[in-house]
Amino acid sequence: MAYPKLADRKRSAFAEDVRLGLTRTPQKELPSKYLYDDLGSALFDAITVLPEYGVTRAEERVLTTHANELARLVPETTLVAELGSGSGRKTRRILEALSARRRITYCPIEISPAALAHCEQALGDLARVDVAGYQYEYLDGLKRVVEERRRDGERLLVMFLGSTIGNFRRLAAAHFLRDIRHLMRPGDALILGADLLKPEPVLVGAYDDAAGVTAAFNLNLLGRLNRELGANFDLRQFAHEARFDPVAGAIEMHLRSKRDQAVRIEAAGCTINFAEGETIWTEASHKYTLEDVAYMGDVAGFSWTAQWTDAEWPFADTLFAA
Ligand code: AVI
Repeated sequence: MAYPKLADRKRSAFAEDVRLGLTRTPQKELPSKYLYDDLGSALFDAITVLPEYGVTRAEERVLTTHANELARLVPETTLVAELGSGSGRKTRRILEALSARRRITYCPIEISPAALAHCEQALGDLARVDVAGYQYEYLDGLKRVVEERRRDGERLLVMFLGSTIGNFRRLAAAHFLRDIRHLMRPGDALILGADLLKPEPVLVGAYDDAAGVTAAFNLNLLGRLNRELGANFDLRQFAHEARFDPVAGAIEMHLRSKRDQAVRIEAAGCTINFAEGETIWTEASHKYTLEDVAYMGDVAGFSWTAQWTDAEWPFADTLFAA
């Protein structure tokens, strides 16, 4: 039998993750990376401009204000890899500052083809910046960038912005940063965006906005299961929920079943029973103190270089040296 095509293998890995997650007890869960199909990525873009969600605007202010200082602290950088292609706006300021004196190559790494194309288009006009997108998961993409692009002695800046690190559980975040560190060399740098702890009502509002965009983003995950795995979720029978877990220091998104129901997921070969009120946990967004961020970098093998914060919406971008 011929080896299955990549698209088929991806679909079966997706189906297997879904089967494992939805048969987990006592808490059903789905990996948050599956929130980002093309529609999910577009809904996330909409989230970034919601009045309740201050994360993206805070980071834009931080990076816009400090782009030149950042560029002065990484003077030799000519290769930039961004994990997640990000919004063109905040990345643009950094690329402009870095390319003021020399030509640079910018490699956005992104799993969603639409988000990657959007980023390539948004930043493709910068005069001394060559853009080369990588449609991969983060670590696979970074590995490729390093293997294919890095010339001898070239300095690499890795950007991991938007507090996407917060979507990893704390231990997994430390391991992930350590894996990034292993792909880097001394003299390279990492800029890490992290959303800081703030009062619970502010956090809950940011993840349960009045216009219902975050609810649509969360429910779209079930829509994706219907479209791609032949599931028969009735999206109207599930409700979006955001709750803060003070022990984990994380805001969690769940989908709550409005009634007892059974859902068939054809490609996963299973039927899942939901009791009324039962939830599927779909995402955790960890929130940090400044010390947490420094500690995370430290245990991953980085040295803290500089940190900038936003006064309006507590958020930090931290520059680490490899
Ligand atoms: C991508 N990530 C950092 C967002 C966050 O804040 O955790 C995803 C998100 N989920 C709901 N709103 C935004």
